[in-house]
Amino acid sequence: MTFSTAEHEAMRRALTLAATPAVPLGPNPRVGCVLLHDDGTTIAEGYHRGAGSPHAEVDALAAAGEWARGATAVVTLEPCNHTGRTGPCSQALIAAGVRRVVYAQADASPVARGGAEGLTRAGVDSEGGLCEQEARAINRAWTFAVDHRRPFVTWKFATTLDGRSAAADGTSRWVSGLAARRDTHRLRALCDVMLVGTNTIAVDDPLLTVRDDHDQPLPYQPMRVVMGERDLERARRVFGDAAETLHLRTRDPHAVLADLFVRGRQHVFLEGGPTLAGAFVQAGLVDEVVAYVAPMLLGSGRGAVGDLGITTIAEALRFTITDVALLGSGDSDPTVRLTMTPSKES
Ligand code: AOF
Ligand code: ZN
Repeated sequence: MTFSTAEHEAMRRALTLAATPAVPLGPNPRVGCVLLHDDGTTIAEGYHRGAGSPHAEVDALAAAGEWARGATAVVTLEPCNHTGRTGPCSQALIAAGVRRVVYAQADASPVARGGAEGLTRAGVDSEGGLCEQEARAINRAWTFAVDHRRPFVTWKFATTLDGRSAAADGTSRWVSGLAARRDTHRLRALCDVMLVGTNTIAVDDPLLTVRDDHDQPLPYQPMRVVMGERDLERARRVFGDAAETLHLRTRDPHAVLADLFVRGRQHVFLEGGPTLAGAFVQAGLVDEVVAYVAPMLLGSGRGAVGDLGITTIAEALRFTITDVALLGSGDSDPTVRLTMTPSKES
């Protein structure tokens, strides 16, 4: 791979542009594009703002007008080759007279892939792989969903030092402190689905919205999804109009993820109780764990996860810690947040 210094710099800028929108972009990836003159100076920039709006390449081409002729397009994702909500970017680049295309991440999506091949056939030089890891990280959930044909699952729970999520009498409010609860809302806002089981709705009646530090709902709300076969009263708060809600009448995690994938959802925030969490863990469908650990002991009460059928230590499911943070150290109820991914061997 041979990339010039100007192309490297332009890719860094394109990655920054891609990351600009503050909220998830629906089913679409974050993409940035920079158009360069031969001498390495920038002609125009563009980025994608969400499903139905122009792709990054077309956004940059529109800003460049006639200046795009002979340019090098530096894009964080391989240009698409399909007519979806908008037209194929590979064709738009060819039509604009772009001479070379440098991209970071190849597009593995079955409908959109093949753009680089189309460019080559039309005599446009194209090369991929520049800053590929960074580009994949920006669209972590989108990339995962395209590669695995299902959404990425983050399982979040709050627990005491002895792994209890509720006391013996069932009370569970609040195991973790205020800072941890605010942190949970921040993480919810990064997902496009919040998932719980029917039992959580029946017992806790949560609102399941994303709220700011003053408890006001944010403009962007992930979809609220309840899974399970039992009927629920329509008066439950989750069925109010604060956000979209879907009740999937199944207990099968695979079926739920398949359904959500078809609906264009890429990142599930699993907030269920021990039964639901156990079902996802046992199905191997937890991709990330966020555990809020509060410095308190209960000694009894239900655990964060139900029975996993493990009877001996050698069978323990193991996780790799990717981040540790102390939240709310200044207030009265500090909490440790552990972020983990399943260890390969487990
Ligand atoms: C984007 N933005 O800047 C690029 C994308 O159905 P559509 O027309 O919205 O196309 C979505 C697909 O197009 C997307 O999943 C990805 O494979 C490809 N490229 N998409 O939303 C962009 N370049
Ligand atoms: Zn496109």
